[in-house]
Amino acid sequence: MKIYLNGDLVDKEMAMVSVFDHGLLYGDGVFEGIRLYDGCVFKLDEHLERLEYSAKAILLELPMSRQQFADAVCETCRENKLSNGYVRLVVTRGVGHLGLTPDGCGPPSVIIIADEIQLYPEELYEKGLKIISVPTRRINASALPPAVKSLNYLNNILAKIEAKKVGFQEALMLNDKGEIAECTGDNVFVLSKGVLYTPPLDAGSLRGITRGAVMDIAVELGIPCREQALTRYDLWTAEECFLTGTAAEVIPCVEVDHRKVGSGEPGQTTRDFIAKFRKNVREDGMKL
Ligand code: PXG
Repeated sequence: MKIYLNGDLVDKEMAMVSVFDHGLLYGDGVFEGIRLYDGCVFKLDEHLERLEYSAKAILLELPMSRQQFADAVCETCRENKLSNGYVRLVVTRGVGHLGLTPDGCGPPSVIIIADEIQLYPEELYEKGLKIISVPTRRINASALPPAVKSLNYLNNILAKIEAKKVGFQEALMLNDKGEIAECTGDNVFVLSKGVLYTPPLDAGSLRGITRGAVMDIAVELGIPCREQALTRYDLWTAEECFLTGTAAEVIPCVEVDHRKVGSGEPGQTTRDFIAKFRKNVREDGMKL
């Protein structure tokens, strides 16, 4: 496997960064997770735009243009003869000294890994996922905007550990006000009385690319979709619920905090979204 590292494609075994890289020392950097379907990179431009916003928010000057990033992503996929998979694009603050200040750091390290992806088993798309809300709250926007896809994922990792410790695969994260923010690596949607709802970005959710794709599908399917603050009660009493993310795609959620969602089986609307999403990803990606 070849890894893109600072302009070169190097063997996996040789793809190494310094122990003084601030991405490692402090989680100081940004990243994107991108999917490749049948030789097409899904929503590449949207991912690169989000990368630019994340970098801008942490005052990290990206060393490459959007076109250069796009070319590098495609080149890495082609070099690895990948037509379906997952691309991890990472930009760190670069090599510096011990100490928090980014002064003297750089240039930023650019890493692109294109690999196969470990998906949730298909069975979960048929039967649905059970999730549980956890004590760890989504980080407050005044501490670190949750919209920044930074390398610092401890907040989400702690939530994931809490869910796993009590036997669940995914955690529902709330914000400081007790509203639904998102899951650890996925956005949340519910269907109630024919209307689709998802938490607004200021509730602590990432502007998920899959979230955006699902909102577009809602328009196509003629289902009204609203961004609205949601509580756990809204999930407990919803007719349907599903999660969205680059890795998980659209996955039904059939139980929240031990309460069955609707009948406890994936609903028809959720199935419609899954089918449409799976169709779209193979039709509107950027050809390698
Ligand atoms: N919320 C958070 C906090 C995320 O990190 C999403 C929502 C979904 O966004 P997209 O753009 O993918 O639709 C993400 C993105 C994993 C993993 O291993 C997932 C993400 C990031 C890192 C790892 O599942 N998801």
